[in-house]
Amino acid sequence: MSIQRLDVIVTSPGRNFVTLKITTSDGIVGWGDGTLNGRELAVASYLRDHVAPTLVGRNESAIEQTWQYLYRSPYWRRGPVTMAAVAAVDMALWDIAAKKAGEPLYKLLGGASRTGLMAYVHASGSTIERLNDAVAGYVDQGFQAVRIQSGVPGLGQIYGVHDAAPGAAYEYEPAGRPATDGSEPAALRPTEETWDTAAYLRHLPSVFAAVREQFGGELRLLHDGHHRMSPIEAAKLAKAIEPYDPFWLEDCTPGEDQSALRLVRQHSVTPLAIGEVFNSVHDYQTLITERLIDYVRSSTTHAGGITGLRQIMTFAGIYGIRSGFHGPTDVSPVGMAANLHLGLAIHNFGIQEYMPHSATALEVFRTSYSVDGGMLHPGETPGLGVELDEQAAAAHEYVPAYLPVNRLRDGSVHDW
Ligand code: KDG
Ligand code: MG
Repeated sequence: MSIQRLDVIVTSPGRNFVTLKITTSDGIVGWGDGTLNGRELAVASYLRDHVAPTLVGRNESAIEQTWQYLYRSPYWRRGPVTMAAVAAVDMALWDIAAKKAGEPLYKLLGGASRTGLMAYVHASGSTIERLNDAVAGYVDQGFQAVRIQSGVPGLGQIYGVHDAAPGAAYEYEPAGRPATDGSEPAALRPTEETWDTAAYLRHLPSVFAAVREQFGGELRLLHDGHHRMSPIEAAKLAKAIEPYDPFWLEDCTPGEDQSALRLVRQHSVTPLAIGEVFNSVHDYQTLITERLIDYVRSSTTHAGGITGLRQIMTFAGIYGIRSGFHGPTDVSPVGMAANLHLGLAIHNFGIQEYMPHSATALEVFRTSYSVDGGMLHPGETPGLGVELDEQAAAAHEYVPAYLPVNRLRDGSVHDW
């Protein structure tokens, strides 16, 4: 038996997704996620033009060998486009292997190490009051861990902050469909937001204080700095929120500067999480060996699939570092399922981000994972447990959408 066909499906049920379908000569179908927010068509072309032609006729069960072949043979290693494409192939092959075995994928990865995966959800509000209302909604649903993001006085819309209607799901999609700039032919521009780190640093400790005051000490509170601080600013924030016992501070500095976290560590015991923009184990080398982080933020989709992320977690496990896999809506339900199977199997699971997909997206992707009392489970369906409905997918054409650009008040472009 061998790989017979590879099809790349780009669909946009409310947001864009890149899905790879691999069909074997005996008719088994495997699905993989290659979604790269704002750069979807680059991955689609990489898969269609450069990967698919080289895989037809190969043994579909040689998963590790195929991973190494795709990683090493092009000469150009790593990078988000390459590793999202590798991820899509890797997930589809694991899906096929588990379907052939008639088992949910986690059983091929060593079996369950736990009964379920603690999830954290996104609460946000333009004001502290609205944020607290959002947190209360999640606590009522049984969630034990909540990411808190709030507006900053003096700033307008900022990334990751959205006022949901009371009781409504957090349906915030950070990649906006860009406006045209009025030129002819029209050029598409990402939206722009204004940022001020000093204002943010002054405000955030009061946000933690208010949420702790309302919900007590047990609820796990997380916060995402979205790469916006310099090392000394990040150290200042990590130290300032320490009294409120944060579960983690995420992306406090730009991830590619690994040694920046040495300075943060010198000043604070706030746990640190980083890695959603990383795509290989090498991006973590200093962070892991020097124990500069507590949680690995990669997802299967952006870190070379189950095989790539498993490598990272094995390395991290030696240093007692746990998982906090990236699970935003731009990881498709296929990638989410891959995260869940891996998280259930590994010893050093920590927490799983959970940002539910919209009802429209879930009409295209039929899932069998579940969330109950704040705990996620991948389900017992053979394979990954997610199937794409190709007819439903075809009804949603690709629409360009980009993450916003962040600028300081003087107009200079800032990390966001
Ligand atoms: O594509 C970018 C988003 O996935 C990212 O900004 C979401 O920071 C994020 C998070 O922690 O989920
Ligand atoms: Mg993040």
